[in-house]
Amino acid sequence: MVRLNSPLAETSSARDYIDIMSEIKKLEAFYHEFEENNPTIIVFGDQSSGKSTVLQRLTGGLPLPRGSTKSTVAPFKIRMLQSEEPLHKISLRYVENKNREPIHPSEVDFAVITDLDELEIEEKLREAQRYVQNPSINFKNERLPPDDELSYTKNVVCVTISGPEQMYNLSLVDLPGITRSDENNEAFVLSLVNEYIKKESTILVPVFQATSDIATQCACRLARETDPNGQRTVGVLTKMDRIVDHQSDDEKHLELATLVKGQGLVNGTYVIRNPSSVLSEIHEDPDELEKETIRKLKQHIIWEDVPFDRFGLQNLTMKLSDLQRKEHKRSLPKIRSFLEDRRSEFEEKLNALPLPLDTNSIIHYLSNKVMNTQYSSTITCCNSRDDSLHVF
Ligand SMILES: Nc1nc2c(ncn2[C@@H]2O[C@H](COP(=O)(O)OP(=O)(O)O)[C@@H](O)[C@H]2O)c(=O)[nH]1
Ligand SMILES: [Mg+2]
Repeated sequence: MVRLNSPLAETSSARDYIDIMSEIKKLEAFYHEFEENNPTIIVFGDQSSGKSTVLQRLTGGLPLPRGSTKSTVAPFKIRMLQSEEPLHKISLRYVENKNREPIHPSEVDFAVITDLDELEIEEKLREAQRYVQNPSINFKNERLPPDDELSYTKNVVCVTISGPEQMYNLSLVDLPGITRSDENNEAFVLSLVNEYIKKESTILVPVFQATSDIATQCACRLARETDPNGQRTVGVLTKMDRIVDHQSDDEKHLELATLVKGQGLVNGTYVIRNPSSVLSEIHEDPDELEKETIRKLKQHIIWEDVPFDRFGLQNLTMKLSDLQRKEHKRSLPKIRSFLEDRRSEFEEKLNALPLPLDTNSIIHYLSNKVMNTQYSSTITCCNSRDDSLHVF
């Protein structure tokens, strides 16, 4: 490859310019870092506990891969951003190769989904997931193999939803579920979850399903180990519709009600009832289904004293938004000290730069010039008159 380097970039005056430009670039990098540290909501828990369905509702309907078997095998990062022009797109972020060796991260645009319908978007998201499972296949000109290179992957399917209707920047991550069917996969998913939740600016959302024993679901343990005082954790309890009719199982109800009230997690756990895969529920309004389950649950004596704001997606949304605000506030002192450091550095650099031309002094200079010219021409003129006087 021919290396092209302009000699113009190697002069000493170019050096000064390059230095200034690199300072300006650092500010952009800072903005990027600030964006990256935006509190991200991370959803994790057992396989099929309802994580993707909860996220689908939290995004206002993004049809993430969901189902009764393993549907999410890669992280899905959803960024919702305000912008003038609406643009919904999927990009693929590669961080590992087919041998699971880390590679220099790269992100490529995969598809614009602005004008697609729900089914088409779901299809595209599933396809995107398969491409990140097959990192050696170029989606532009190669077909997917029948057997995937990676059964689970750290490569990310990124979904950007931007447009004027987005009220504020939001970042959410859906992670593969923890499964105990295969030791290698279990260890891989556990380390993937840990990698995401250990970042201090994240908000942890462990999802528990009411249909299996809470003690055996490792979401709670993971959250406790990473965020021991629970300040940035809020739990979600799904599938209560499957339990609500078993009114006589007091032990189970007591265990779940205690979890919801806040045992172990200071921010408590929220009861979320999502549509199941049963055909009759697919076209139902999820909020109506949820209301019905909550109404039935509140009739059970054990649930009577559970605060009303621990039920439903709307209350969960308010809690998450409250945690995001707190997290933002917590990061402000860090941003302040960063900016103060940058300010003193910039002041030093500014002092070394030449002052800008003062327009007042230019006007002063020009008017002097004009005055002098007029004065001298007047003198010349006068002198010539004098001469003429002398003549006449
Ligand atoms: N009955 C019922 N089914 C649910 C609930 N939440 C999720 N599901 C179903 O459980 C299955 C697995 O959900 P999914 O979101 O893919 O789980 P994930 O593996 O944790 O992402 C899907 O068929 C969902 O429709 C719920 O609250 N009640
Ligand atoms: Mg899922």
